[in-house]
Parts: sequence; C-alpha cells; structure tokens
Amino acid sequence: MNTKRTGITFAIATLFLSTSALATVVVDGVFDRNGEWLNAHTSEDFVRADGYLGPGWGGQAYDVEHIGTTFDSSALYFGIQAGYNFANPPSDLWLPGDFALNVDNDAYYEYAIDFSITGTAVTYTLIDMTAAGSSWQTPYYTDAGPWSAAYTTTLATWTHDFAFGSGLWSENHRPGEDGTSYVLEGILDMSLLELYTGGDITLHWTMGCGNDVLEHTAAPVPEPATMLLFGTGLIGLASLSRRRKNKKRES
Ligand SMILES: [Ca+2]
Ligand SMILES: [Ca+2]
Ligand SMILES: [Ca+2]
Repeated sequence: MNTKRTGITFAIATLFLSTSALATVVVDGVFDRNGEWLNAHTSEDFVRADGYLGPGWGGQAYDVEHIGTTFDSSALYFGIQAGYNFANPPSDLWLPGDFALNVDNDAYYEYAIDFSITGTAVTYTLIDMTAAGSSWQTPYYTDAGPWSAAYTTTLATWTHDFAFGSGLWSENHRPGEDGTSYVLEGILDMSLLELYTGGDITLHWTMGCGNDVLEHTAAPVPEPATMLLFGTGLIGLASLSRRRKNKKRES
C-alpha cells in the first residue's frame, strides 16, 4: 500500500516536470536555445561578409541572434541573445530598445518592457503602450518596427539578479571580429497583461538604428492542471495493469 502511494506521487511529479515547458527556463543570463528555449525562440545568427544584417549593417556588434518567449496563464518568460551589448552599447547614438509585446495579433504592440542593468542584475519595467502619454519611437531603419517606448506611467517594476550574461556563443561573426554575445532573460507576471484575452503573443526587439531586429510569436502553453487530469487517467490505467500483473503472479 505504502509503495504504491509513493509510486503514484512520483509519477505525478514527473508529469508536472515533463508537461510544463515553462518550468525549464532558467533566468541565468545564458540563452540555451537547444534546451530551455527549444521550440520557443526564433534565430538569425547571421553577419554577411560586408557586415550586412538586414535591414542595416554593423557586423556582430549589432547582430540580434536569438529571441524567445513562452507563457501560460500565470507567467511569461522572455529572453534574447545578441552581439549587441545591452549594458555597454557600441555607440552612444544607437541605444538599446525596449522589448515590445503584441498580445492580440494586430499591427500594434500593447506593452513595452524597459530595462536597466547593474552588473548581472536587471530591473524590468512594464509599460502600457495604449495609455495616455505612451508612444513607440521608430528606429533609423523604420522597417525594424518599434524601438523605444516613451512613457509617463508604468504598470510594474521588478528585478532578476542573474538576468544579464555574456559569452562566446555566436555561430556567425566575421573573421577578426569580437564574437561575444550578450543575453537578457526575465519573467513577467501574466496577470499584469490585462489587455491579453487569449491567443498568441509576439515578442520584438531592436536597437535605435534598427540595423537588426528579431521577433518570436508563441502560443500559450497548456496548463499543468489540465495535463495533470489527463495524466491521472494514464496513471489509473498503469496502476490497473500493474494490479492485474500482480494478481497473475499471485495465482
Ligand atoms: Ca537561461
Ligand atoms: Ca496589438
Ligand atoms: Ca552573430
């Protein structure tokens, strides 16, 4: 009786771990695109020989390499890797943009996530871009979409201790060029997104020149609770067949 209960508890715990994609993302300043961000990101680690990135130029220092987001009804994870140094931009003229969130699949981005970096700690600020006094600024290459949020009011501010990191992870930079990449990761409380009514969410990022830009669109991840109900049924079947096997052994 006792061993049986332990077995079921273990099975439930395993289901929780394996069915919730959100549980695997770690905010540690490392964008593991083959692990935590698998199937939850868009990549374009690309620098042409003449430094072209699309829509602008600038080489590795402006290359946006991976952007990811994944969410359920309680939390939204967001992350980015770029050759662009978010903490120490390659130019005083072309500053980092804010994350832009489009929560209803139209042409407008309803939310901005601004950030400030201190060491590896990142403080994020959520802004309602439909509020009075909020507007998106466009980058030099306007094709790169929204860049920086101008705003007078904010919805929330929070800090992650190890959200900014750097390393030699780029797969594409020109010979002799610094191949260092920089990462930002974070978690947003979904209850703050009052304008979200279901469906996909798109995460977008570019810098002031708009030399490079990336977006990723994600569908909501099924609730662990829903999967748990489904899983409980499977466990029920498994324990039934186990009971049958035991009976056979007894007879
Ligand atoms: Ca990570
Ligand atoms: Ca929108
Ligand atoms: Ca690169």
